[in-house]
Amino acid sequence: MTADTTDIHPTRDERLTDGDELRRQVAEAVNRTPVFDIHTHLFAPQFGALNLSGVDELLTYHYLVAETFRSADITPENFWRMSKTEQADLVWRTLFVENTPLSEAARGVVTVLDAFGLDTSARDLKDARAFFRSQGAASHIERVLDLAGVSDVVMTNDPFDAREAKVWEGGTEFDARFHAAMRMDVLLNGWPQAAAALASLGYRVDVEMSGATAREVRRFLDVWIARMSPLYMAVSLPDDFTFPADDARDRLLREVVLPSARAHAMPLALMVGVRRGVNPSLRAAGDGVGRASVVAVERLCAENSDVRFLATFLSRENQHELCVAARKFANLLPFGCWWFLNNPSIISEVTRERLELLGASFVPQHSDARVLEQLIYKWRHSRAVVADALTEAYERLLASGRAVTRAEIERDVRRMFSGNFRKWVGLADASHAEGDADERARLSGAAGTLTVAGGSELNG
Ligand code: FIX
Ligand code: ZN
Repeated sequence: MTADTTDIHPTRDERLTDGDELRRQVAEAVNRTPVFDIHTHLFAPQFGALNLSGVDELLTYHYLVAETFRSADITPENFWRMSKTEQADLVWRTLFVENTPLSEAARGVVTVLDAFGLDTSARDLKDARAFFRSQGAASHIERVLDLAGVSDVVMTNDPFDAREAKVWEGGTEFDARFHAAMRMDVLLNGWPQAAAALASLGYRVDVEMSGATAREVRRFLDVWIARMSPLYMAVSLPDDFTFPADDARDRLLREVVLPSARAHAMPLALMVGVRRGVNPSLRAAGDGVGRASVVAVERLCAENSDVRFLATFLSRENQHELCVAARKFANLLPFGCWWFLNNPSIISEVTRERLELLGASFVPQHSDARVLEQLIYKWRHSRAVVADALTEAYERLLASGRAVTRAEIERDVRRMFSGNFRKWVGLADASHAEGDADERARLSGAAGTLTVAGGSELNG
């Protein structure tokens, strides 16, 4: 008779030669390792009404609004005339009662309701609304971060947004788990409006970018960098983005943003391939995707080898080229499966491709959450897919003659879920703790003491 070994837990440095045990260990490491969510649209609690939470916000997420128009007999104009409660009721009835919630975004709501023990087949939203209304704000955030396995969240902060500016200028102390990222879309994608806004604030700029303009825009960025302490600067770019180019964006990149990134040792995140307002009547749900040029990002990396870039492309067709570009430029860190790519089939494909071409030297996912509780579904769904892709990679390694240890698996997952990003933005490495649950507790407690260390080494 063979001995039953099922309850013998391998030590952390024992080589895992059994396929089932390997799969179990990878799933456990992926589920227990805290995530540094590097791009969201969430806000620290101190931003008040900018924080979105609860079932009405979950259901009026623009991903679901777009899907509702495909099945409900309503025009966008009539939809926008409804109150948020009415819109949420319509989305629920259309996508969850009259239809099966098969899409990724609809399944996401099911995952969230289920995580809180709510009825996922309810005929209406009465009980769900009552549940979210009864939650205390602070304990609810703790619970959501815990259910999502997220230690840190990066916000998207627009220095041109008046509602945000009021909070920043108030000098409030923010929950240290929420980090800033300074968004450059208004500056780089709408220069005439940005120039007018800057002029009205007293900056000596003109739309032709003559005289002191570049210096003044840099001064504006310096003020906001001091105010926000952002981990990186970011911009979303259209599918026809080119660099070099004969346009205002090229000049602003060369004369303002890149010098600023250099001076503050701050990475620049490029989010490429969005076609804004393909159907404007759908508002936030009306943006589309286009295949973009990875060559533009290669040129930026080549000409600015002393600047660190993060990059994500919206089109599936750009993913392989991005991996190849990252192999050529050590100052380029691919991240996430953005927006229309955030579906299990595509995350699976892209993560496998990245593991094959880049090993663990990338950031597999970000949530892009706009509503607090979305963290739960986005990370549960992504973790399952990343665990499968990683298991397959270790199985292939095993078949070739090398078995991995639990410690090696943990090291790889930590690197992808937080270490690569922390290193990129110059944050102290929080990955030395061995116990993951303890580590999460420690991270949330100690995050307030972490500071951006300028001039950290590039990831080789
Ligand atoms: O530009 C962005 O950061 C995009 O993620 C958003 O504009 C988009 O609306 C979104 O929420 C995608 O997930
Ligand atoms: Zn986003």
